[in-house]
Amino acid sequence: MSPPDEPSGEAPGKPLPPGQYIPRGWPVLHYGPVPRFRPESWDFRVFGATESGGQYRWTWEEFERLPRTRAVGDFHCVTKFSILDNEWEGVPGSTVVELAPPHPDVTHVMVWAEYGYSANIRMSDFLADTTMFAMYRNGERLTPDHGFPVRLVVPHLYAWKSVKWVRGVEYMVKDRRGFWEERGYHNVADPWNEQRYSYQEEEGEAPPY
Ligand SMILES: Nc1nc2c(c(=O)[nH]1)N[C@H]1C(S)=C(S)[C@@H](COP(=O)(O)O)O[C@H]1N2
Ligand SMILES: [Mo]
Repeated sequence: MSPPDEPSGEAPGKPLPPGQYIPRGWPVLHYGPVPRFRPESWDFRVFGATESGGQYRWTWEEFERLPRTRAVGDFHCVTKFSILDNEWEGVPGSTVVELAPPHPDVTHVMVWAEYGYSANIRMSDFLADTTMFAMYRNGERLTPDHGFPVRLVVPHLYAWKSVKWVRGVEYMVKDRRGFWEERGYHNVADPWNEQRYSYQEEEGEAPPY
């Protein structure tokens, strides 16, 4: 997570979370290489504590036919750049939950990407109105750099939770830390409360290391 582009000098049209600024352009930020998309072997799996005890698997062809929605959301990276008012289009978290019902004891989900990147969020974050598995931004297909074919967006949390190149969702009956949450970043990651680092976590906000 190294700092991205320089500030644009642009004044935002609305309040930004503390410490954030508007960069020039849309920075690309991730750990490791950009995966190649192979439509014939790509799949999206839902596993862990499902209601039925079984797993769900959608091929690319099937995933592309799932119901989509559009929502406008901001994007706040913990390295302090913010991209405002993105119009995302994709499959809502709530649709995944309808099609692949979780066990009633599920409290959190782990979203898994290519190469083992992951991020944990609360079920309430997963079901939020603007949380979705996005395939388009501002009417255009995502580019490989930005997560093509499918990325999660969770606009109300720091963007390391917005997992690019998603391949699956794990339902969890107990919280567990994802990739950055294990490496010193805050388990919840609310930008309005500047929940950047794990040392800021309060009782009940995180599982033990
Ligand atoms: N698979 C994967 N998703 C990821 C990351 C990553 O390293 N791997 N980095 C996260 C971080 S820290 C940020 S800020 C955003 C950046 O998204 P962007 O490159 O589209 O701006 O992706 C998030 N999703
Ligand atoms: Mo980030």
